[in-house]
Amino acid sequence: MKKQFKSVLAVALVAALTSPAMAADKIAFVVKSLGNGFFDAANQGAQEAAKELKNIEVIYTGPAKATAEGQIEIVNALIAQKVSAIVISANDPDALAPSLKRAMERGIKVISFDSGVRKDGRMMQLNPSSNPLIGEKLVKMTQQAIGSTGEVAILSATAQATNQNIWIDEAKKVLAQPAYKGLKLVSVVYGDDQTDKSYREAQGLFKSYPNLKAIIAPTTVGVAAAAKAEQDEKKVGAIFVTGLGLPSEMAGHVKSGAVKSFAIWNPIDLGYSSIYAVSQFISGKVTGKPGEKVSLGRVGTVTLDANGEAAMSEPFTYDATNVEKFAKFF
Ligand code: RAM
Repeated sequence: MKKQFKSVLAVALVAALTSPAMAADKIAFVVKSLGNGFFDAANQGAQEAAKELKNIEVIYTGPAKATAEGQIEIVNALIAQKVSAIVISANDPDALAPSLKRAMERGIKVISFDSGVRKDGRMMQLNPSSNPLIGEKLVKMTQQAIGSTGEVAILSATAQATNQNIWIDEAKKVLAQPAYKGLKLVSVVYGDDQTDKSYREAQGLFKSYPNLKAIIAPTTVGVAAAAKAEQDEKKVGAIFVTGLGLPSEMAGHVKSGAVKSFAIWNPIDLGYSSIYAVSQFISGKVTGKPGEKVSLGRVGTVTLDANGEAAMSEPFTYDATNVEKFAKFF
């Protein structure tokens, strides 16, 4: 009898030791919309961070279209699921705030990355790069492509996108400088980060502005669609497209001459860093106070500013000399 009891105890002990010590923390990685190569690459980095940090499960989710309403529905469902954290690239800085506040009241850690939520709706915003630098880069690439004079249009993502609106404002500030006075911004249109709508908006710009020299698209979806429209409409040489794009989606357009250069940061690193950052909110190491240092694992460390924001590295420029090499990665 005694022996039997002992062996039962031993079996129980082995079972306790071999079962996972803790349930994994569920982190929802909520993107603007699914089917966007930029976010797929970011998710690759997010999954890598989860593996490295251990005991974390990253749930990749987002609406079919880049709308705040779609994201609010998802956030409400995540609150009910009692996830540990939400990492979001927001389709609107304000509309998401009430649901995200509710999530935080229930103990869910919330940070935004890429496209931010206003300050009271998140604990931190991770910017991929400095916003003024991105604005400047967009204008400089345009000038390099077309020279110092000509009509320019912007083809953006959605009209409410936090990140694109900030970058457009920064680009406008640069365009207002004397060095760029010959570049005339004639229109800002929105392709909603949908390929077909962006394509149609680019065609509309060609029609409405026969003297158009350049389209600046600060969205990976928009820039690829505009370059394709430019090629299809036989505008190569007359109009140039530039903006923020993925080398894997842009290599062909650089080759065709539709695009001379474009820029982007590493989306894999951005996704990785976002998960790394939020893991420190989960563990309590970081609370979101200005001046706090947040480790981004292999990417480095950032410091939160007065707005609870931090920025990663400078955007990198791609052209015919290097685009093929990076097309394998993202
Ligand atoms: C699109 C999205 C994303 C943005 C990139 C550059 O994929 O709008 O938010 O950061 O472009």
